[in-house]
Amino acid sequence: MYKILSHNDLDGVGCGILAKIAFGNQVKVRYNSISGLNREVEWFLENEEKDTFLLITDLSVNEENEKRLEEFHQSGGKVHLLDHHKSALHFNDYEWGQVIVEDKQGNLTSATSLLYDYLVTNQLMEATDSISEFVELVRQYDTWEWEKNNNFEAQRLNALFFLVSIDEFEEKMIERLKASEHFYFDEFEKKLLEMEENKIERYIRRKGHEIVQKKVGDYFAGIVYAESYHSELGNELGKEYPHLDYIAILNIGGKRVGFRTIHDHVDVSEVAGHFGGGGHAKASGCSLTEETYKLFVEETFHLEPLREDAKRNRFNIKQSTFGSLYKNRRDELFLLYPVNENEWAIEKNKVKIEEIFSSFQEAEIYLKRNEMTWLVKDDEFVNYLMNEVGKAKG
Ligand SMILES: [Mn+2]
Repeated sequence: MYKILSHNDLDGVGCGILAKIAFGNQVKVRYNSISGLNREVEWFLENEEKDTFLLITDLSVNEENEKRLEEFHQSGGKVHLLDHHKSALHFNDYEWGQVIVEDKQGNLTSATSLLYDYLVTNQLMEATDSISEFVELVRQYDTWEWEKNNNFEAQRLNALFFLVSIDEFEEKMIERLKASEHFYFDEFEKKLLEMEENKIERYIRRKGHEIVQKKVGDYFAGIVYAESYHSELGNELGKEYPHLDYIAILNIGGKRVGFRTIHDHVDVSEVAGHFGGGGHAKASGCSLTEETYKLFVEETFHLEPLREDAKRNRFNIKQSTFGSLYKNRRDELFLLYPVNENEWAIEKNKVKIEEIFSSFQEAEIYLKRNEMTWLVKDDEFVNYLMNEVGKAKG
């Protein structure tokens, strides 16, 4: 008998799927949160039959269970821990620990890819194209490589994982990986994913009309309220408003603040750290405390939301030699135009401002940060030009 204790995310469940393909009804699988694992390990050590082989994947145990598992191993128990997190590397000191962050080809690993290697190397399962394709999608998703590679199949696999129950996901994937030559999404799943993607798109568009901006410390933050789709929101709003250093996403009910950035010059783990939170350079979070509430909610409540640049223009386009026309909520008009190759200037209500900018981007950032402007639609631009021509004639 085998027992596998794994994480309850896509990578963890990928391990359960492989184990069930390899061992059939000879394996019991349980998925856990990071904090739930230790209880399950204790239960295993106290209650499970002694010759059951314990596999732990995508998670690692606390110090106490580390000692107990070593005793279990010393007394002849069968246990193997497979993980790919840097924080677990010390388990390599044990005969039963195998933690690999990067494979021999220099690719980041995932628990599913490690277990697949393990099972195939130990001749517990046979490698097939469809399983290899599935494992690679899970790996790319778990390591964020899919973003770099624009591998949307990997993202869709994770979206599907959240749309159905774990049981249903497992059952469908096992059946598919066993029966088909290549991995695929069926027609029903494609429809489901398409509906989900459209829903997220509409949600993000709505949030794009609610976002406000505020200078917080040295950075310009975009602030928006949202309970779900934080990664997608952070990414899309970051691209829509690149003059913002990061996007702060407030979940009032959950009393959390998420930080996302698309920029390399900003480390949002530092931003979150400043408020007692933490995370990664591009995605982090902290609690909604008195301090963060005041800063991000109270002090921004009265602010008007940003407006998006006009998208379908043919004439009023960015970096045009004729100039690009912007407007703010006070109906003031700003023409941003090149003076020569290295200089860009701005006219505010037809009067040139003092500042000179070395690039279009620099000038636009100035406009958006200080005047909260947006690129106006073609018809407004044409009116503006006609006006100028009329005046010149008169
Ligand atoms: Mn993982």
